[in-house]
Amino acid sequence: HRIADELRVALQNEDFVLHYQPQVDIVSEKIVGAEALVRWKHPQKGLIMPGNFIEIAEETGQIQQLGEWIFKTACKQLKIWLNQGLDDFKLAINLSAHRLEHSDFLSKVEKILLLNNINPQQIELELTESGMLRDTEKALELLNHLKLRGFALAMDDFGTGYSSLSYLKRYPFDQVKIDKSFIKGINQNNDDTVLVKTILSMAQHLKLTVVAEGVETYEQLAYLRELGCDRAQGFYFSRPVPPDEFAESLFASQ
Ligand code: G
Ligand code: G
Ligand code: NA
Ligand code: MN
Repeated sequence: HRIADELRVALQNEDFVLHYQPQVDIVSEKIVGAEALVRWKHPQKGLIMPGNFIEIAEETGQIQQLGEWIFKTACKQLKIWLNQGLDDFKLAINLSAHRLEHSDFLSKVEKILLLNNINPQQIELELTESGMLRDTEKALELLNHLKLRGFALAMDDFGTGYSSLSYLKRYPFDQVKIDKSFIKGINQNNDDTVLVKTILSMAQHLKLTVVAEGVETYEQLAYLRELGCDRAQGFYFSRPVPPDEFAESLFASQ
């Protein structure tokens, strides 16, 4: 596979970068967190988005090394911002379920936490249901462990999978992220509105916080606030941006 060969070189050279997109408290409109999103800095093709290489990295097993780089880089960055006086901030890191199957996973995570002196309570791990189907018992055990260790767990792209509800019941999530496809038509499309209202009411009963993803307009934000959604993430506030650019808006918002 040509991309897999190029990825191998990229992993050696660390040709990746994390961009950060703010998560905003809907009532105070303050930045309370960010999601780290990986990009590949390709020497010829420029920035390549994760949709074009994460799946391949999962198929080839390269996701183990890439995921470790992502976790390490996110922790280093988080430490810098914490040292600059930030508090009450959570960094969300996407975790491919493939990584849970690797026997070294937990020891690698612990090593990186220790090296950067990071408390897991400042980190939220985002998981999608895709890929979690192979060994659910082992996944459950690991997620329970991560939760006890202090990590917050978020279910990503909520509503797009086949079994979102049974995943919520089975795994110890703290937060759901409503997929952007449902936010798109909110307040215009009756089906989207009903679905979002239902997700919010269910999350309230289960004591989960809710992040709306893909918030692009003031109208969407205002409506989500009216419905009692906790947080919002989307282009209305900011696209995912490089760390320095993110830090400017972050510290301006404190
Ligand atoms: O960043 P974009 O803006 O293009 O992200 C597209 C998809 O890639 C998202 O659905 C996200 O789940 C996935 N993705 C982005 N960054 C990471 C990452 O660091 N690890 C994993 N496993 N997936 C990621
Ligand atoms: O992990 P996940 O698939 O949820 O990653 C978020 C993806 O959504 C990234 O590709 C990011 O660039 C994209 N995104 C973030 N905010 C918005 C938005 O407001 N509108 C749209 N269309 N995409 C967004
Ligand atoms: Na995500
Ligand atoms: Mn998502």
